Amino acid sequence: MAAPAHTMPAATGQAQTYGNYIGGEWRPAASGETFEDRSPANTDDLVGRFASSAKEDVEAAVAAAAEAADGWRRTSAVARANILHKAAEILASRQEQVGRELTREEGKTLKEGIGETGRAVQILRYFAGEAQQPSGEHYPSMNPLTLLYTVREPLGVVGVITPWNFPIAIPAWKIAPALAFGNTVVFKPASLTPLCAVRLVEALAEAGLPPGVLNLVTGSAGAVGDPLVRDPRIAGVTFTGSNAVGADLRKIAAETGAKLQLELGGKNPAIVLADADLDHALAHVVSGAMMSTGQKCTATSRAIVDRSIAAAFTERLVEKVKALKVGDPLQAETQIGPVISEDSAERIAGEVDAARQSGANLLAGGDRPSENGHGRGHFVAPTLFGDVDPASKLGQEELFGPVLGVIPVDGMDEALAVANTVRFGLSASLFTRDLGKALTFAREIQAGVVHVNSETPGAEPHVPFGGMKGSSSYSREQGKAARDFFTQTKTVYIDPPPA
Ligand code: UN1
Repeated sequence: MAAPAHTMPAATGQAQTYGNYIGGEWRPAASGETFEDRSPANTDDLVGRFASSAKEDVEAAVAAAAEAADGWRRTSAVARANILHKAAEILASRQEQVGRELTREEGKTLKEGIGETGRAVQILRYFAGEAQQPSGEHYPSMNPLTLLYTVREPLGVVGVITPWNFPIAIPAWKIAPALAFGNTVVFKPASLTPLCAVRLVEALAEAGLPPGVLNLVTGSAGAVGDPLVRDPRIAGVTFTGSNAVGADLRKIAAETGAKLQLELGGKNPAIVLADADLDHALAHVVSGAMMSTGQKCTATSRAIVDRSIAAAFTERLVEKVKALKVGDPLQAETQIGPVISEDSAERIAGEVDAARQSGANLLAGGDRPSENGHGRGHFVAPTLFGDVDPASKLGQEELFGPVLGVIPVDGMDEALAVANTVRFGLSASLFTRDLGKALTFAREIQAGVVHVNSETPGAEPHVPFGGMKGSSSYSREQGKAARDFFTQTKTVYIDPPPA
């Protein structure tokens, strides 16, 4: 309950050092080592130092979570809900501050950082309510005297591994249902965005979570994530991130037997038909592709446009993309911040160059501006390609950056065929006024989240979220679907003793 005992700065102006949260206490890594968290907009800005943890820290956290599991499982759902409600209020009272910190450490604009923090609040509130929903079903039995029912029980200790691109919303949407349904948690956030993780854990701890119910261990994927998912006491693992890591997790979970939930990549199409409201489609395609600097697994990366309007639509796209204001995400006028890291920026620039070399038609961007004047940010210009070959790497693979390709097609059938050629199936949009085409799209598109006349990103907390094909492990997050992952079913037959 106490305010976190983070190490205070030695002198004002210096960055603070943050520990792990294990068994209800903030403490440094066993090794005493730390790593730095720097702003992607300006690497001179040191956001904080965080525990550089290893296997022994993970073991301590899993032990604390295992010890707390029975107590938390037996805590009433109403009491669990009350804690989630209180955490929501605490986080809501800090929305501005945490949103600003989110922007500093992740690089999305201030509006997005504050907005995402509000989204985490909403998620905490939603799952506080979910905790009190019916948790089973009553069935008739072959024996009329038998009381036959099911009840949902927690998995036990759950490992939560989260990405940097939604550094507070995604942790909230995994941790809130895990806790609501009675699991205890070991949380390993992306090492690029540990401060948001600390802020979420602080809110939950201050709201009165008993020691050990939620544990935070910061550090690298190899040193923290790996021993966490291999620990035999972990009953479930929920992960959002790359397909490569997802593939490794499938192998590990096959050995440990842990229940696994994966949310992976996307190559999301926005189909624009000739009858669409083109101003509206344009705004949504640009925003879907470029907001958060294109770093959403739901971002639009393919604009599949009817050939009859493709030239005019592309011309307007070029104008819009070129007009986007790139710069310091803390400045109100900025629309596009940096990408998360220098590695990311170099990788995206490399892919853009390779696409260009192989003959792709670059229409906007494609360079690495130093937008905040001193070249100490990881900036990539919003980039647009025209006439993209749907079978090319640019047409098939996720770039995770501000890069959009236009693919002209002849009508709805070809649009759908092209949209479905990729190995991913997360989200998809169609822009049209034709109800019949909208219905066909909703039926035929291979995507877990389908939008008609709105952009591909976005996920409301009370409905299932997740992808088809290579985009997930078929499980869904959020809404009622979260209960499916974070619980297991017990079927109970109760017969009266013989009279
Ligand atoms: C959204 O579109 O607002 O990592 C959410 C991601 C997704 C979440 C997207 N799992 O980008």
